[in-house]
Amino acid sequence: MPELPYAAIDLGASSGRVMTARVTPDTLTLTESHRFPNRPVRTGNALQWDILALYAGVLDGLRAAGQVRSLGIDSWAVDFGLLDADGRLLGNPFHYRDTRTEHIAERVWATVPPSELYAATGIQYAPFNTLYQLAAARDTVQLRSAERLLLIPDLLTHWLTGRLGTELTNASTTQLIDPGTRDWAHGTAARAGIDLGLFPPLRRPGDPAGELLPHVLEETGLTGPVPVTTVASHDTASAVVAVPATTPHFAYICTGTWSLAGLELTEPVRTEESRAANFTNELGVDGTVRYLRNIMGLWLLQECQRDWREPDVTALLDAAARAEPLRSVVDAGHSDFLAPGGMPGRIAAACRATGQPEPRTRAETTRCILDSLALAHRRAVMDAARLADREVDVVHIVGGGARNALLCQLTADACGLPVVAGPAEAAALGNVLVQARADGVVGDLPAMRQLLAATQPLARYEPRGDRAAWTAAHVRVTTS
Ligand code: LRH
Repeated sequence: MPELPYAAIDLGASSGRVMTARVTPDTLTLTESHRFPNRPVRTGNALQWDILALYAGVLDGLRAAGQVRSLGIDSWAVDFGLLDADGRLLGNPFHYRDTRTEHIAERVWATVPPSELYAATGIQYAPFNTLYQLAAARDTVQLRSAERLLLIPDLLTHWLTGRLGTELTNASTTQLIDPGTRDWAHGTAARAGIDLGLFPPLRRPGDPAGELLPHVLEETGLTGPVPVTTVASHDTASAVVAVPATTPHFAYICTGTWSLAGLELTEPVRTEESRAANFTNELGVDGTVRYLRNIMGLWLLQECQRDWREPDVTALLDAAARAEPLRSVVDAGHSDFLAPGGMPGRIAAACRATGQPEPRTRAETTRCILDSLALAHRRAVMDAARLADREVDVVHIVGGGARNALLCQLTADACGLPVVAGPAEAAALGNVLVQARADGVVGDLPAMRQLLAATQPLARYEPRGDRAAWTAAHVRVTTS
């Protein structure tokens, strides 16, 4: 039985974490070794990630974690760094909320219509998909000088190990992978003018990704060899691994900056109806498909807090719990809310535009956000079940939002289904479990989930109240 812990490097949109976990076939404990801020930087009109600060945070975290059996990296999807022929990074990676991809889709669609793109890749339209980011960069000096493209976790893995690869679950978010073959969509990429030669070869969760380089060992005080394991490097894919489901008919919602709500399938759903409903078929571990919809998530509240300079979320949630339910709701899936800035005003404007009263206080705005998220969760769960022809009898909420009791209860109420909330650190847990499995310590996906259900604190919320009120609220948002 391994004595050393596994380390998960888990990078989110507002912070990075290095967590260590001890795993045996029937125990699983997770400890935070280091947490560091992720501060995107705006220069001129470009919004970019401070990737070197993130890498420095990773090194600090590895030093704090101490000797580990192996490590794995996951982060948000779609973004990437470009390397020149000497292997040097060509500028800071752009943030997926940067606006340079606005109106780029039409250019791509002129050669590959959206229905064909969906049929080939199963990925919903989002302006930030890597495909559109590359289309936006088409005539830039940077892209012309690029020899390699590395998605964020692959870039950090490269700096730690010197090795190159493109991890599959994250690659599926580029909109350049065929979810049927689980390989590149060569024909579609060529038609869209994307050079797939930029991407290093695919690697899959569980594959070895190299060992820490000598200078990394020196900087972190670790003793080699320290293996790096390919995990489900898309944070949402890692979080779905850690859904502690023990029954077959579950839906999941990975909550945090985003809410990613949907089902785990074995085959993609690529119908026109599914495309119209904005469902995506991202790839998961072990041949699974993450059939889900992106909902703006707690980003709406985080942005209001930034605007109000109000860091204390507990007080806001307490006040929101006492505010009038369903007074006004907005479409929390709408791309109008994607960019940062002025969020309370944008929410008020959306209420006005749909003939509903504007929130008057911070408590009312917070309540409007949580009611709207619960409503969007309900819509996604119901639509996914219908489009994939599946039953749902329980909703699992994992990720940071699992700590938000009001959001969990409202989601149970809106869906009319029990909600099981937790674990909050799902991405890190999914990350270490894939490493432990590669090491032969835990079994397949159902075995991992059994282990989570048996070891992680979970909360259960039963649906309450009147579903008709939620249906009426749903109509207010969708018929405006
Ligand atoms: C969540 C997430 C999500 C993507 C978005 C860009 O962190 O990875 O799954 O759609 O970031």
